[in-house]
Amino acid sequence: HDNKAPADPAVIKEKILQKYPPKVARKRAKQILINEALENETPEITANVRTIPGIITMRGCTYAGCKGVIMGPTRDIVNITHGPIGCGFYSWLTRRNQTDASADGAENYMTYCFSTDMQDKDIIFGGEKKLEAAIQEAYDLFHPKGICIFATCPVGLIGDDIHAVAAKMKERLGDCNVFAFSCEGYKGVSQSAGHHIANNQVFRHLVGLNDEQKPGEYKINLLGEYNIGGDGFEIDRIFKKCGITNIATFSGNSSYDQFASAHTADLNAVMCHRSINYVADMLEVKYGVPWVKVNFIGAQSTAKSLRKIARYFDDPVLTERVEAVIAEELPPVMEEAAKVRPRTEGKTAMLFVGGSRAHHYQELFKELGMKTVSAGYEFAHRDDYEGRHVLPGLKVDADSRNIEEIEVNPDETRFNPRKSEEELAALEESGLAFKEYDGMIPDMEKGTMVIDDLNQYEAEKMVELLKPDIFCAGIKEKFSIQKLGIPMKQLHSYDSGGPYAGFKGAVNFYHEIDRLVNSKVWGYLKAPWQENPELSATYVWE
Ligand code: CFM
Ligand code: HCA
Repeated sequence: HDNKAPADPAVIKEKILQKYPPKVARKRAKQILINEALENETPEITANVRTIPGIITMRGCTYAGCKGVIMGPTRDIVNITHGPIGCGFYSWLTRRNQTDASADGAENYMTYCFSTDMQDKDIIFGGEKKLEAAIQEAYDLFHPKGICIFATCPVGLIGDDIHAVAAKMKERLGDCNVFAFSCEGYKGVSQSAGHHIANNQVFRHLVGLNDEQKPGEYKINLLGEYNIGGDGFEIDRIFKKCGITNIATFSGNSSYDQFASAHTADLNAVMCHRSINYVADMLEVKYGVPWVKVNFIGAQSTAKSLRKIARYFDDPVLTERVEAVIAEELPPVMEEAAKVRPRTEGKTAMLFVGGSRAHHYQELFKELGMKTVSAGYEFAHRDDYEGRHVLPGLKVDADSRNIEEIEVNPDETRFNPRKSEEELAALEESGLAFKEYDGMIPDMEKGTMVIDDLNQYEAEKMVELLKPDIFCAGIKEKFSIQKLGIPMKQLHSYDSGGPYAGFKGAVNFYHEIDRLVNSKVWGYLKAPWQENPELSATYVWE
């Protein structure tokens, strides 16, 4: 794609919208943003709204966000899906979330898929008895510390009271914490509602149950990291080397006890804000543990995030250790990037993923000299697109854990990350600079396109019009994009690769992208409909 004409984003937007009936076009127009130069303002995008019926969205459901995403990676809680078998099966390790139970000798139930396997008769006569029996059976077999119940769509429709069943079984079993999540798939417009439900229930029923002080210094929780392809292992390796103690990860490679002890940490480092910001806020307000935003995707971002954590603790011993680790680990990674760069420099990428990766992974592409020409989230909210700086109205004293009310200027918008130098200096002065927070829109170049809740038709149209050198999204997009002759990398499951986080992960990613964007094979590919046009689908709007 060396001779492509510079595409005008306004023309691209118009071409995409042309296909839609006027009402649909009006709605979609608000979710397709051309990143413009507005000195101190971030342009507005509509996000977290219902997908227009008829559109083939990339999104998943609320159950997926709750059971699959937040609670799925915990090894020693038995997660029972109350519903038809498909829901349990398709949320069972497809995300490639890894765990290591060897360290603490804990149980690992992740290799099991627990479901009540509801049948027609359960839908008609109710499934509570079957759920009760499933909980009893799981308890008798495994004696776990906790059992979690997840509702699927039919459960909400027929009205099974999963919370009553959970409470009854918790009482009966005595030494097992049983609690339930009303995370029916249809509950929200996407996975996002499921994150919120999971955050609330895990905080209500589990966080804070173990007050015992864990050994170690510089205690943090890593929030919003799910150990996909072993990312969390690499981040933990770096923490360990720096002398930072990770009390709990929410929820990659996590255990029941990690959740129960999370309130004993001194700081929360939030990686995926979208999925776990609710727990971060609740830990701050209830236990006085403040949070900072971090990103361990990209070697430079990793160094920056480590420095941010060190800056919070403000201890010369930690700062020195962190600097020593960065000095040892960063240069060889940058050398590797420099070797790959001549082959990747100037190439373009498109990233459409969940609620944080479409932003975070731009850092890795930057390190390869590649430009992200278009990106978007499936289900993120405006704060993820625009960036958030300061937790409004609260200042936390790290020693006493007192929460102090501070005055907030109501004119200062909470969602304006395009701060001037003076504003940033003022933030530094106020002691709140550690709350600095990035967003996709301000981090992307002018003239790039930010598209929320991209769909099948728009994905194909964007590839046709922008001809990126690589397209990153999920399994539903993978094969249609490859058939267009464009290399496709899954940024959810990493296909079969990873880790991509931290220093070692960055090197893995550089090599993978080098391999993909420089392979000639994609150019030779012809989709069946290119040879036989009668096979091509047409989109018809009635
Ligand atoms: Fe957070 Fe995630 Fe993501 Fe997410 Fe997801 Fe995921 Fe994702 Mo798939 S928690 S928002 S709900 S970083 S499962 S590990 S890859 S869509 S960008
Ligand atoms: C989910 C999980 C998912 C799906 C990824 C994909 C994941 O949202 O239910 O569509 O490829 O990361 O596994 O986001």
